[in-house]
Amino acid sequence: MTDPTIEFTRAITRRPSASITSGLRAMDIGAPDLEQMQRDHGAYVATLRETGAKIVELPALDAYPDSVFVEDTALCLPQGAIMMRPGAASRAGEVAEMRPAIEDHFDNVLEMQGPGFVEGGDILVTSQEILVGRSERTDAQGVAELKDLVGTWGYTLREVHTPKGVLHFKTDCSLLDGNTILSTQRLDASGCFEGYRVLHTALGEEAAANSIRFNQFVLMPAGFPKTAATLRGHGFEVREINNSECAKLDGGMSCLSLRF
Ligand code: CIR
Repeated sequence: MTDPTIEFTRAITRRPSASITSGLRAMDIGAPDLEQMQRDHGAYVATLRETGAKIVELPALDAYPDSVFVEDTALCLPQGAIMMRPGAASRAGEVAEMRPAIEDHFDNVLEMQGPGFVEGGDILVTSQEILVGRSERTDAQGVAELKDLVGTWGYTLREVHTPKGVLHFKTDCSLLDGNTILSTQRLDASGCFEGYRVLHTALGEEAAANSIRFNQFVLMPAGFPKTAATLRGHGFEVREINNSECAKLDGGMSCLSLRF
């Protein structure tokens, strides 16, 4: 039996645009280097493809500096897709840009109407439920609307909280298998993963938490050896991808694809 939370046949990505240097960031630690980001993005796409999945690469969108972070525009589930309402005003237009690619793959496409907001980075789909973290980008009204939408497909949605100062819920966690979560200690301490098996990122390696399980691989940002060793010790096949440029814009492995 397939597990739709970790087994995927397709993913949608978008190439980074030259305007990426104007991407949103919580703290300015320097502009990302476009050429390095293109190389990293290429390695990311190649790794997804190596699993046998079909990977769509959408063209760069200069009008939207953050549009490489496609995850925030939609929630993809086996029953259909839901177009999000990003809480960052500069990113709102990315949703309409993504919709045709979603319609190519899904017969059933819903769209959040508002007034609330949800960004895909705040959504973690496990084999039991959908966790949505309220954050600076995802508000209570958005969570309530999304709960109704996924409820019609039989999902239980649980509202949780993204730690203060952390961009998205999945900045601090990722799903390793249907019931196993990689989390920072600070997020796990909130108690939101009770009942799950939780592996912690090593102290000082919190940025490793934004990883993804995609078929046989766990794609992890490079440079977090202790956490990589923990995952390998638990039998996961880890692929490390350089993430130095996306990290300057608070992005990691999950943001770069929509997986289904
Ligand atoms: C932003 O602030 O919206 C982008 N610079 C980063 C988005 C990262 N997305 C994600 O983690 N899902």
